[in-house]
Amino acid sequence: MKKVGVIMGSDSDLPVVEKAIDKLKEFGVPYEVHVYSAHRTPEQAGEFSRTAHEKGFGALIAAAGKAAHLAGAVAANTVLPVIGIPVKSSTLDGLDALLSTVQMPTGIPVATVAIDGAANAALLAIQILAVSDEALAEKLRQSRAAESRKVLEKNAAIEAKFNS
Ligand code: RP5
Repeated sequence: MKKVGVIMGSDSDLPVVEKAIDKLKEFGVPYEVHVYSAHRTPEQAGEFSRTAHEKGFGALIAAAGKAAHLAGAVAANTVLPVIGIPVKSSTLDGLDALLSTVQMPTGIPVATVAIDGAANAALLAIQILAVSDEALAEKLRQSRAAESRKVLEKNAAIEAKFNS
């Protein structure tokens, strides 16, 4: 199976990024985790991105806060699909990172999830791998069915409490 590369701009992003790692673990998808900054370690971020395809990655997740250029910088150096997680920092509530990540110019797309939306980033990466992996696609279907059952159970409890 292809690997998912998870990159964060700083180790201070880890509390958010851990939700993506947990989801990859849950689905048994192989992954690597790195701290590479578009601004503080541009050489290492570029080198990782340029070599990721040949190293067996199938999708990359890049999380960063503030002037969040990491996902775009990674995407500039690879044709692998890149998923950006805008991380909420101490100021502007993550809107700065959201706009920096999502507003990519034509030609270099970044699939941007919600602010701090790490679990969805992992699920999207898994869906990308599942295009050519039927067992993984089936795991996704089972997971969604389980989520549906949970909501229906909650609905039943609410209905029993409020509806006569
Ligand atoms: C970004 O700046 C990082 O992704 C992080 O979200 C933010 C703050 O980094 P630290 O100053 O905590 O290392 O590049």
